[in-house]
Amino acid sequence: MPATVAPNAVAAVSEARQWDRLMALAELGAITGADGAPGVNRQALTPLDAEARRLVLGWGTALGLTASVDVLGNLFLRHEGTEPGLAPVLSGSHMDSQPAGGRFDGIWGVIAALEAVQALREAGIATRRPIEVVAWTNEEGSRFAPGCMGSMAYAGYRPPETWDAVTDPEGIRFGDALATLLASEADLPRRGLGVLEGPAPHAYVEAHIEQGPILEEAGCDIGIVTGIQGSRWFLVELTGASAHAGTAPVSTRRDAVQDMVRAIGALNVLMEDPTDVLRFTVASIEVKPNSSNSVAETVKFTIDFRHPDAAVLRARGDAIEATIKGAVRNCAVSLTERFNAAPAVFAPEVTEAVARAATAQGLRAMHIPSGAFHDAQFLVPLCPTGMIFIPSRKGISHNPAEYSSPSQLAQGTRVLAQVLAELANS
Ligand code: HGY
Ligand code: MN
Ligand code: MN
Repeated sequence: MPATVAPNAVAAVSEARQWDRLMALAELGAITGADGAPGVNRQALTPLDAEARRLVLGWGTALGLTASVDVLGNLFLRHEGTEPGLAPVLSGSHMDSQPAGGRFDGIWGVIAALEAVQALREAGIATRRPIEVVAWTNEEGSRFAPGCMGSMAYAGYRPPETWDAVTDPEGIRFGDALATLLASEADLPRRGLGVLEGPAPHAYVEAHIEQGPILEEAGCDIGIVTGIQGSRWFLVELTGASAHAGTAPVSTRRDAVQDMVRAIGALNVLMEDPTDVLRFTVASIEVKPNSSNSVAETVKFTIDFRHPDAAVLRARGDAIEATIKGAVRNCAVSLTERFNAAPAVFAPEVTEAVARAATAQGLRAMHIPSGAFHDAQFLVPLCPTGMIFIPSRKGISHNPAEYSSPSQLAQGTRVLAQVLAELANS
């Protein structure tokens, strides 16, 4: 069935051009996974991130798009509309990766938006509204916690200076890394920060790999994303006392590792969910002095807790501190909440446009919630927002083995092109 909107733009989406751009970007921070899989380590605000941004800027400005950057480093490439004063349609995602990341998480959404806009222009499709391709700063939150700093600041969810003092494992401040990046892009026009200093977008659409197994198991090409579950991140710091592993009697020890084990054991009980909907993860642990024959003085560990039900997020999340304090024996406990993203529901204006485009293009589609968080979560209060998923092979992500095929990626971008054409003329 022919696409009902912008058939020429849909046809102008180039599978090869998109794949080549993704593979060129995958060279920046290329790593090899345990099984030889090609992955990426291109973390936020690193020189590699800056280099990737330059590559995307080159492709966008060569197209005639106007580049700009805001105080959080969010990068925009604007396709002008026939009515420039109208609120733009935004589409994009993030360019930063996990330390052992894949070649498609985030970056495909930025390249898909660029490809969709390029296809619209090559097809000669004028849009009433401007369309802005956006790359949000630090969505992953692995180098600098939490994630989604760029989209949270853009949406006015937190003030832009909130995270300046956050440090990475090397002790580099977020504010300093951001200043370095912005200095390297001094040639780019500056723009106000989101809705604090400008109009809300007309709509926001983010293309993203599913990062789970559902679409592949269902034999679907497209995920019509219904919303995103809520997430809460905490940092737990236990402070005991270092002591000699050979001489200090266990009865006198204030062993931060032993108390961490007790705390995580108690948290596992708190977070038990026989329906396997709740997500509880401890995956980053720092021990000091981190010496095999000195009892641990301090431990820092992270909590990543997620659930689609706000009541569960609140009840169990608010019980974390008491659960830890009830479990530890000898250490002082400090708990800091670093991220709190409420469950988000996407707008029918966008989800229905995605469904129409998938149907018009003869693609198998299904409605699906997102287990991963995304920048789209913070655009929901500002404007009609939605996402388009494509399958991830075996549901693998945050792993170099993450993979979606050139044709799957192109199918997603063709749906995006049709949705953007529709929204930008609404
Ligand atoms: O952690 C997440 O959900 C996202 O992939 N950063
Ligand atoms: Mn992502
Ligand atoms: Mn991710």
